[in-house]
Amino acid sequence: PPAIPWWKDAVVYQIYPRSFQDSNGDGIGDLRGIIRRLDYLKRLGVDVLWLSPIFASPNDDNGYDISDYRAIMPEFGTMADFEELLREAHARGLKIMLDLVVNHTSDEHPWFIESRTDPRSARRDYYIWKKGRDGQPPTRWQSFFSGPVWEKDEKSGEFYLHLFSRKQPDLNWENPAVRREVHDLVRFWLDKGVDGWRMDTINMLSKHPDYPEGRPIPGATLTDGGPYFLNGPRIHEFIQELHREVLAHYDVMTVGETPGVTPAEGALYCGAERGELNMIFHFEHVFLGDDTVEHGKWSNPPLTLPGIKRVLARWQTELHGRGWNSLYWDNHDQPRAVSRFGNDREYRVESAKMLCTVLLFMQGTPYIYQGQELGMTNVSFESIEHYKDIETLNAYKVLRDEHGWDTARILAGVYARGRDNARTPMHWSREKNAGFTEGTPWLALNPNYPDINAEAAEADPRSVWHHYRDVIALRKALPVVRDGTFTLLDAEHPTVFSYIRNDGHTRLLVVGHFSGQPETYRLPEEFVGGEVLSNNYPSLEGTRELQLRPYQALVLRAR
Ligand code: ISL
Ligand code: CA
Repeated sequence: PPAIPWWKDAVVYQIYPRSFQDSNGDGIGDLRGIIRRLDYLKRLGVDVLWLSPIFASPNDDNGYDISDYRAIMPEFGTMADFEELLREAHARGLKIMLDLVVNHTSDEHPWFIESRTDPRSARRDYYIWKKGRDGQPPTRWQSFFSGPVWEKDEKSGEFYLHLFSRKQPDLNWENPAVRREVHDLVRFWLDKGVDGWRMDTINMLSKHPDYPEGRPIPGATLTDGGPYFLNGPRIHEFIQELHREVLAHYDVMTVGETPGVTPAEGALYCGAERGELNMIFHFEHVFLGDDTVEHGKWSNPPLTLPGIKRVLARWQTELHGRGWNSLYWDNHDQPRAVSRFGNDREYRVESAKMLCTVLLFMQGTPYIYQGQELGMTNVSFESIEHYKDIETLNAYKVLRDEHGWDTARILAGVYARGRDNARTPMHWSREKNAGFTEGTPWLALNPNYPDINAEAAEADPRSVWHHYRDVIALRKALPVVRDGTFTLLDAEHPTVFSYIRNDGHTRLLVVGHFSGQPETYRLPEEFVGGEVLSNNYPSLEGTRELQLRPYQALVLRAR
């Protein structure tokens, strides 16, 4: 039989370096801080560490705006620190994956400085410059971070494209010189021994050459250019070229961040025979309903469990045998899953464990975001002054000044969906600043750290942390989790998420209860009397008719 690629058995842990561990008291997490915590990660049982960007950056978007792809951000340390981190990780059998941000650079990258200051330079065409129409921008597309995607440069009178902030100009992938630059920098890090890449907004590289006007957005004067920059005409050519020229020559893991893909499109990026990526992140479960309301996520439309199940089940079945799934609830752009999909008050521990079980028994490579293994929760800072995220701060101004939202209404959206929920510093202990820093943290901590922290969690066998560790170990011991088919049960049940995994030898039933009320659940016949492999409560009530407790989660093996 063909060898199974290592990344199909891996569990990935995402580190947001700025918020993970500070080692020198400047209030900012750094590479030496990560080195200090490698043993903790090893104990948890993860295999791969994905580091959000660690490269030189003016930090308009916390490192997602890169000014030098070959230099370490000085706040995070030096190249020697990085090499030591790589060595120390490898010595423990941990792999390191970096974040490739090449849809755009920083406006302080030397390429852009040259492109902007000298319209006749060879670098002009590294970016996307357009003349506009009668002094107006070429389109009314809206940026991800509010406002237009076009910025006028007074010197030449032309506009440059930035899908994100104006300090993140988009690279022109039509230019073969740009693609060669990217190939070279990817090779540079792979030659150092890096084990893989997470590729930021990788499905946005190819723009429609005509730049047509976008779709109207309800309640807005700007338009949605998504149809003309998501999954554009040359996207697969560009990714296949990157694979052929560089990736294919290394034993590495790749995951593309691809907002706005369906499973059918997803299979084109990660299909086993496509020569592109190993897997992708889709966003269908975390953006569910956002396009049905004005101002999208800030209005935080209600979620239903059948909606979430439908999306996840579709990805499970459509990629089975064709591509490979990435499994996640949390990342640095999302609110904390226990707050959004669980209950972060009286059932915080139970629901965080339940979300772990339901996610980690699906087919695919799981991604755990720092603090998720502790059941860290969203934060509600009392005023906007405490927030640092550019997306949040820009949206705040627009909602207030252009749409007349009052502060309370905006803050409600930020509390529910703002990205800083995930970015508050990691909780290591009950000491000052949770052991994150001896200085002043760059972003305030969540005040609940005396109760929720790694030290307490490791010491308590009933903690969320121990559940993650047990479930990680269990999934590795059961090939059916990697290989089996996925069948959703009771698609319309409003509070129970249950599914069967089957590889022809072993059948597993996974049950997650998304509610604080008790619930009767009828076991499928073949699981009556089956072995209980995982349970987030000390016992199970009932044999045929189970009495599920609030947020109970179970894994049973068929007789
Ligand atoms: O976070 C989002 C909405 O809240 C997404 O729209 C997000 O902007 C999109 O998924 C792209 O994210 C990635 O690229 C951005 C960066 O700000 C994000 O942190 C990164 O994950 C620009 O590089
Ligand atoms: Ca530091």
